[in-house]
Amino acid sequence: MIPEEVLRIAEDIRSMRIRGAGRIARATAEALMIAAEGYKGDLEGFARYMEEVSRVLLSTRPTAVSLPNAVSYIMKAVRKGYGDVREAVEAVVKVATEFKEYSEKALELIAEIGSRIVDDGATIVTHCNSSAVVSILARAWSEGKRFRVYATETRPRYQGYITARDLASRGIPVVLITDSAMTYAVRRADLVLVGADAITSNGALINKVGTSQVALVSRTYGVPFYVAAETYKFSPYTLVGEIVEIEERDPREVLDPLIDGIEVRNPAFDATPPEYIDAIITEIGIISPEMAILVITDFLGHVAMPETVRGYEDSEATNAL
Ligand code: RI2
Repeated sequence: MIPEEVLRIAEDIRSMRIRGAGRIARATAEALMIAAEGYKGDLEGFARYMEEVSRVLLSTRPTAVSLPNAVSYIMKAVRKGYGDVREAVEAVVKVATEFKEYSEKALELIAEIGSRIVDDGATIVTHCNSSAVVSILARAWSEGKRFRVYATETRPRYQGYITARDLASRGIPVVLITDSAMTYAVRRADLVLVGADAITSNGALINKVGTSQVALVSRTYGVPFYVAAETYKFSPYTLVGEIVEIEERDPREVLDPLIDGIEVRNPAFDATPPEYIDAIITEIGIISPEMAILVITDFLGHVAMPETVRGYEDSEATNAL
């Protein structure tokens, strides 16, 4: 029996009460920990039970790779041999805690590293709501830099309002614009800064739908386009040719009630090719998109490597977490 609280976390991720790739990953780690602690059976059934919990969590949202990476990291501990259930549960609690702590630390490091590219007097455009981006802006502001931010509304879920409110609450000047006013904002900007749901092995960015348009406009007007992403948002699955699934959400998020005879599509994410990305700010430094493959093979290594990428399991890869 999967504990109620775990099912509630899964439902909160699905319905986007818990959202943002980083938060989703931490909530997943928390859910696996709660599940382990609530396990009532014997050692034999433990791995099977944890696999079942993983499946429930993995089924919530398909795009942000932070979710399967968190599951992968924790499930590696589950699959090791243990003497009794208590030992196995303790191991899960340990790795889940490690993951959450790493994730929070990564955000702090990204804020510190990323704040260096925010110039005093700059105008910055962001899209959607990324805690990695907000942490960079908050840090730069607290260091005394003065700048203003254009935040897109980000239809249909309006996460741009979260960004705008958060920045305003810190005293950071913020201008809210419709998504269609992207060109208006980018033309006036010195920097575009967005988050990431996944980064593929060739350095493409999967992020909130509309990101690729911001990137195209940035390229047209010569405005640097930066991405802020923790290393666990890099997708090891893409290394073996898997395509990142773009979540298609309920059309009623776009049009409610639906109108007879009108088909509504609601893709939640899109892909920005690496050529449009100047650099990716990670907790291990600012890298070019071409380095994504190294982050996956050498840095994430066996930490978040899925079963399908077995060959790397025994490599001497740096144990990042
Ligand atoms: P952080 C969000 O997805 C946005 O696309 C955002 O750019 C990305 O996650 C990363 O967010 P959604 O959950 O981890 O709103 O930087 O669909 O907070």
